[in-house]
Amino acid sequence: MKNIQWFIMILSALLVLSACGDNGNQENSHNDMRSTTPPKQVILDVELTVNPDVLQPGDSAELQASVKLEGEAVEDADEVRFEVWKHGEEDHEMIEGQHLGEGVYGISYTFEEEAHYYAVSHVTARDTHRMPKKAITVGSPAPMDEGQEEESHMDEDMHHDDMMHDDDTHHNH
Ligand SMILES: [Cu+2]
Repeated sequence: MKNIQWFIMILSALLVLSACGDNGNQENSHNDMRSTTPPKQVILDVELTVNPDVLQPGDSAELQASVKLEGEAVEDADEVRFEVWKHGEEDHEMIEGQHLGEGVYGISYTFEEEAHYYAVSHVTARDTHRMPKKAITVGSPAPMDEGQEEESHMDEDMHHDDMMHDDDTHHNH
């Protein structure tokens, strides 16, 4: 049974990789490829927290992603990276998270400026990708206009075939 699970994981990983270069109609090809593999009940929960959540310029905060699968801590995530950027800035930092124990992965980040920042935790685990996002306000910057929220830049360098936004519930189609 273990072997079969590994085989499916590796097979799925290969399918995902092979889809990376394909930027068009990923939804269709995604479904076609998945239809040959048995349905999986993978519901990965990723909760992104920023502590403290009230910050002044120069303060550092702990950015942590708590990764759970059906209530159980996932301690073997393949990759947890934190993308942090300042509102309006093209430059996005990408920092590898450390496993702090019990399925919690984190970094310390120093917010230098009074500004609106964003953080996205990109979590790849158990053949699923989740990327919850948080807006972080440092100091009292001028308020943002409605609809000015910015998206992760990750799609430009890396096509997330299995991208799960925070508002998606789970992986299966
Ligand atoms: Cu991602």
